[in-house]
Amino acid sequence: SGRFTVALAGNPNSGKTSVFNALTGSNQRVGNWPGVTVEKKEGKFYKDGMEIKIVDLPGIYSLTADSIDQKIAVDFLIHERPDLVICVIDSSNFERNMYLLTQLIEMGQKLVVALNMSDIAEKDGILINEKKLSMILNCPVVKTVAVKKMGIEELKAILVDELRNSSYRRKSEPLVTYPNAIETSLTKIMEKIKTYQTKEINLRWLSINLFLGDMSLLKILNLKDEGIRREIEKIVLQETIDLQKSLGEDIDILIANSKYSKIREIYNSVALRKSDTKASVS
Ligand code: GDP
Ligand code: K
Ligand code: MG
Repeated sequence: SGRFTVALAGNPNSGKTSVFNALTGSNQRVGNWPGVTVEKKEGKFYKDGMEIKIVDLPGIYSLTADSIDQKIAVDFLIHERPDLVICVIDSSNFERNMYLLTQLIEMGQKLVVALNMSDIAEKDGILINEKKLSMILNCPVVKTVAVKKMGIEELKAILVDELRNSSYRRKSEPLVTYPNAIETSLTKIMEKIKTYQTKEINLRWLSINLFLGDMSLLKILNLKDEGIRREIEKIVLQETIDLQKSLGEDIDILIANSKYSKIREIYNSVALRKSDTKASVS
């Protein structure tokens, strides 16, 4: 028993609101996110003595804080610390939708993946092996067709199980790794900031985002004085310049490329295209 908060994350048009409606029915209310006119939907459902509150985050493609919607989502995940995040994926647009998921994994969020729009994916001839995907991502994966309420009861049961006692143990090795020079710089920054850690925040994720230019994230740390903040900023900037010089490419592009190549690798190992089988038979 108990009360839990679950955030719904996903790209725009992945079917997030449809999943939200299917989970919460008429048990929902609409307000605004603090300080902005962006709509905030909350709802809940009860199962097995548990009250599970669902918060519909704004639809976003990425967790870097360069739009209001993205900042709302990141702030909520950092400061409200939901017990779990459902990442809604449009299965017919798997690779693009996976980008946000790799960031949520990097952030260390406890996750359940809803492979939504699985009807459209199958019509397009794409079959995703959700068991294999679950093993690779180390979290539960469930196929849904939110508009038809398919997979929703299974999703609820998985949420209850995960909130009670997750059977998935956090992996120590990251899903996505970056070119060696970047990894070395990340380690350096993580060493530098780890003594200032307060919240249960993933230092690797934080360091990656410092390299992506979001210095505002430093306020999550308990930095003793302004001097330390300036020192860390200086190190990050110097490392960034050195990396870009030695690797000959912008660091945000290199980081995105590593994520996309991992996503492609995952997609190729979990997706079966019906045209592939036809081609191999004929
Ligand atoms: P959001 O932008 O992520 O909140 O997405 P919505 O829930 O508003 O859904 C976007 C569109 O896709 C709407 O027209 C939904 O009716 C439709 N939709 C949502 N889920 C599914 C699904 O699983 N299958 C199909 N075929 N359509 C869906
Ligand atoms: K929409
Ligand atoms: Mg929506």
